[in-house]
Amino acid sequence: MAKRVLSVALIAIVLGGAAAPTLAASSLRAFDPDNDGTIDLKEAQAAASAVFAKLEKDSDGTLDVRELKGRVGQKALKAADPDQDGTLDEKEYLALTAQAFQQADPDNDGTVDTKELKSPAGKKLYKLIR
Ligand SMILES: [Ca+2]
Ligand SMILES: [Ca+2]
Ligand SMILES: [Ca+2]
Repeated sequence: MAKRVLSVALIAIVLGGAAAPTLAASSLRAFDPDNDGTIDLKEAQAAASAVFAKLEKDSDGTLDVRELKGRVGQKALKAADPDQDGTLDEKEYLALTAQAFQQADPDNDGTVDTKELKSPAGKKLYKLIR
């Protein structure tokens, strides 16, 4: 009897392990309040806004290279900085996120799913919103 209980417990552990979300699926869930398994642009920008606020340590309204902590490369920063002050304000950061989102959505269905989030473009987007 005890043995039977043990094997049932083992099966539960195995099944539980198999059902455990993969890293990408669980990280996607953090940006997916409506839980449909994908990120839409609104969700990505809400997450990007939160990241912006979190990174904006000196409260000057912009993110400089130091505050960006490698989330945005030198070249990408330049491209995302139309006023060329060397920093990103929130509008610029959200525009960059929208652009990254579009690149991460090659099938153009307006959402980024787990598979798309794992692509190189998806990883870039992930850096901006995580
Ligand atoms: Ca700042
Ligand atoms: Ca700027
Ligand atoms: Ca898509």
